[in-house]
Amino acid sequence: MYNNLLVTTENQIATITINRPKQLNALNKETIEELHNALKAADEDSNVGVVILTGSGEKAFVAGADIKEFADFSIAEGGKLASNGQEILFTFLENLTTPVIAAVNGFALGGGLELAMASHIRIASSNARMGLPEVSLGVIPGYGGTQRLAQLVGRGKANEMVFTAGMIKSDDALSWGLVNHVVELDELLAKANEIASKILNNSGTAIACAIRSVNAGFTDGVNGYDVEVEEFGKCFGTADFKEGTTAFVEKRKANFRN
Ligand code: CO8
Repeated sequence: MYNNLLVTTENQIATITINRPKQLNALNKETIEELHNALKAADEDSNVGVVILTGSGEKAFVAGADIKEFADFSIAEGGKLASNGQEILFTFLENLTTPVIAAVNGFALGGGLELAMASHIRIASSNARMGLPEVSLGVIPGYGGTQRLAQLVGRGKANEMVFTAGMIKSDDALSWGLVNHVVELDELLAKANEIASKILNNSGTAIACAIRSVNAGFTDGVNGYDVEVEEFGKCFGTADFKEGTTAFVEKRKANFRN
């Protein structure tokens, strides 16, 4: 079905693996489009409650946008590449109301780190290396990296990473708050699945409301507190709210996802 992705769904968890290992899973145009389609399909599938995004092989999550594809682009083509990619993949992913966990299994560079940062949660294997090397190519991060890295680690550390084009190790990414957990590579998917399972115990509709509220606080011209009030109110009209509160009163575990 896809040329550059592997998709499996088990126990309401869709695992999307970017599968161009010989090119270190670099994001060419086709892969970006396929990721859009796979994420959209997972989001629309009522049998999917969490998405795990990872890279194939033991070396790379995603080594960036495909440099060979944009090397001779003009100013207009470069701008269009960035705006189209942001719209169909990076902003799209961030606003998906199905939670996405990036399982960073190796190099996450440039567009690869930007993809992990657009995901809702990041975990990394101990061999992973993260960086935004764009200025070493004469370009800047164009898939939201200048914004999301500063949000996640603060402006000072983000500036250092962007200006030096250097890579940081997983343990530094952990202490900087760029990733939530670091585990050995052979435990990475198990850890991602463990977090996914905990998420799946909870109300999917409430989690969607939470994602919209959190994202609102990072959207220009939108008051996150107002959106939170609105989304909070909406929860009261859902079957999940009825089930969650009834289960509490009946002293049983809520069953949100059958
Ligand atoms: N694009 C295309 N091909 C790549 C990329 C990439 N980003 N990264 C690696 N590859 C290819 C290599 O060309 C090589 O292919 P081949 O065997 O055909 O020559 C293969 O993958 C294996 O790579 P290496 O031989 O280089 O492997 P090493 O172990 O020696 O090095 C590195 C691994 C350090 C990860 C190295 O491959 C590297 O530095 N890669 C480039 C990293 C990079 O600069 N990424 C940022 C790209 S720019 C970007 O992402 C911009 C995002 C915003 C764009 C907005 C629109 C323009």
